[in-house]
Amino acid sequence: MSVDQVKRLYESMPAKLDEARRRFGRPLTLAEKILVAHADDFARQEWSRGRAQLRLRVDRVALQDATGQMALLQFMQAGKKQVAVPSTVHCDHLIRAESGAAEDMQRAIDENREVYDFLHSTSKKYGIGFWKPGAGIIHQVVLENYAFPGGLMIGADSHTPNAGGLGMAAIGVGGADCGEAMAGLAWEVLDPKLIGVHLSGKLTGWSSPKDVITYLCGLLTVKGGTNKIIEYFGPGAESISATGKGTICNMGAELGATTSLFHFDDRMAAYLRATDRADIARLAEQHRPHLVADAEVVRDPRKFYDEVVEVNLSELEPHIVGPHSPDRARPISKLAAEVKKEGWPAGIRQALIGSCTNSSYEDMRRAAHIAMQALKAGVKAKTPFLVTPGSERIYQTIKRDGIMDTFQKIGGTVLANACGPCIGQWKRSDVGKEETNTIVSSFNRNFPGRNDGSASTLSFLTSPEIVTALAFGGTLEFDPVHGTIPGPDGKPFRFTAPEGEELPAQGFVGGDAGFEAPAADGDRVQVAIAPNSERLQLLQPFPRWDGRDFGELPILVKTKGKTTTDHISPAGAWLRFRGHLDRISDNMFLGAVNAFTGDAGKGANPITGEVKTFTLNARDLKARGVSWIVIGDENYGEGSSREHAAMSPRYLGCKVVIVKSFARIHETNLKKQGILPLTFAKPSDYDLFEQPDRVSVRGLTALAPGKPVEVVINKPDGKTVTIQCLQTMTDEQIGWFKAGSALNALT
Ligand code: MIC
Ligand code: SF4
Repeated sequence: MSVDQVKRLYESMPAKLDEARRRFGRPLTLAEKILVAHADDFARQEWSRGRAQLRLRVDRVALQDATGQMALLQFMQAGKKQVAVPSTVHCDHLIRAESGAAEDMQRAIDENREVYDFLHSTSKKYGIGFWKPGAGIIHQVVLENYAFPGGLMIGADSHTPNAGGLGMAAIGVGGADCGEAMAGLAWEVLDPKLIGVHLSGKLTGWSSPKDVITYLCGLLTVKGGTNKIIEYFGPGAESISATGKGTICNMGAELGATTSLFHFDDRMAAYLRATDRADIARLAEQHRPHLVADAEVVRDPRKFYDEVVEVNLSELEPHIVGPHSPDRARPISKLAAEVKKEGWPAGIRQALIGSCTNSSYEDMRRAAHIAMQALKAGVKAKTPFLVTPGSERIYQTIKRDGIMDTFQKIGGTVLANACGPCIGQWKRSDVGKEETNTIVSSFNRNFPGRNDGSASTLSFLTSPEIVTALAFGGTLEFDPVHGTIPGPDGKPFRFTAPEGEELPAQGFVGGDAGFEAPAADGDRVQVAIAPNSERLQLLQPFPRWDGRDFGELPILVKTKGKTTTDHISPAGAWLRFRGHLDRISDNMFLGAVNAFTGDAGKGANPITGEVKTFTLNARDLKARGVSWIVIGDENYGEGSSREHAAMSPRYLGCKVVIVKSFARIHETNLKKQGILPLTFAKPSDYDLFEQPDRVSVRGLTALAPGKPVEVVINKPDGKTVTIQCLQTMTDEQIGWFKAGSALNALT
């Protein structure tokens, strides 16, 4: 972000904020200040939390190499010469973790050459900053280089809110949203409700920022933050470093929150200075009142937030969440009993630290402090230990400061600065495919089949320092805070609480390794897509709506329970095809649990009755010219921002998805791709749908904002049941539906 842009934004804030205070008749929270300051046209918009659709101008767009391919393919369809807002591409998701950083990087460069060439050439051509493979994970690189207090950005990745650690409203969205913002359109989002989290006390001892968010995951659940911004404030916030704040905001994605953010404070200024942005720190200090909530809000939060949660950091115990869902939380002291009761394997097979969530200097220092205690006492690690640094800058800094050396001494393997094991790009050979086994990590996600692609792996998430201690205990029954493990002399060994400074005393090692600026004259750059590529495919527009109601659609799949985007469009090996819609559609619903049979990934073909994968059934229906429908459960589409989870169904003939409730990003992705997202007015209507039914949707010509839609379930015996379904489309979104997609509506 250029300093001038930040300055211009800050200088424009007082007048805009005054206007908003006058119009709303009250003081403002920080989230509101940022939204108002970025309004496309404040005066002409409706502002109503939970109801209005806001049109905003973002300061920045960030893309990663997996979702970014589709985002760029869509941007290219808009026919622009240059991006309209500062944007960057980060090559992080496609690097497989197998044998350590150097070999893994080389393999990734060879395997993904075509995709990297495409991302590189589009970046060069359209004015986008390009961060090469190995430079780091998108959110860490954004925090180190681009995030700033009071800014607004979007990113084609659900953990974009990481930048909330520097007081930025950073929101994860689908690639189409990014493509449009880059093409110069205003970006739209539902005016979010606000949760205020008041932090009192002080983080001490074993408790860390990760525990704030894992505790909140347990309290608010994976849908508790949907269409809400979580704003943290209070005296406790000052006891948390900027990167620690980033951890909390990052993992707020696991609550389904639109974003999370902290008020500007001195810890943020210190981080900005340490990462070579003293000029921005100074500006933020000068404009501090605009970068925090108004004083009345902090004094009496219940009047201004829709919900307020109190967390006393001094009483917060270290937490651990899992398996299979980030909201399955408990204090570490309660884990052993639960492990016994549930019969989970207590032995830990792998311990992993790092990722975009937890790879700050402070995290690494504290983890190394635990490792050093064990080294000194001669205690050996019982579990293989893997480290994923978040960026080259972190890697070089911790290498210089001897932290890497400590990790290597305990037998740790350092992986590339990339997503690797976090996104299912982890090739393990220590367990059989179906073997139930336990791993612990400091990552943010733990859906089934996530890390190593196996649903039999039980993944638990906790702070890096607890993960490190658990690597020495080797079992989930060890509570590092209160318990002991046998020392080499047979005497019990007890860890003392981790310590570690938040910023390197000698400063960070230089910051822009792996960055390449765009070409001065983009016109001359050719975008590289090989004809016949199996990795990249130019997009064909989806067909327009034919103006008729949907009659008697078969149910391709009725999902039961958790249906995350990992269930709808798995990652891991499938990442290979993220730029090729036809190829990636072979993974559609592979993880989804069939409500009629309990099987994952397959079901009866609604016409022939043959049991096959959902993709094969969908391809068969498509060949017959038959469209279909999906029925789903709660929080449908939770997790990733990947729009493939909407594009594949659309491509293979899905017209409507009816569920009990949606996760925000996925609901928007469905709208963008021209699928009608409906929710049951009465959630128990979910139970009415049976395999042989045919489903009609009526009144589509009269589709209007807020107007329910009638759905008729046609039973095989000729009986019909009519139910009401709700939809949340604005006039503009109805336009997308009619045009066949948002992109069609644009061009
Ligand atoms: C994730 O953590 O699930 C991912 C992988 O980063 C995704 C993006 C993707 O699927 O490429 C996300 O969070 O949006
Ligand atoms: Fe990468 Fe994992 Fe972070 Fe997603 S959550 S950006 S996969 S490190």
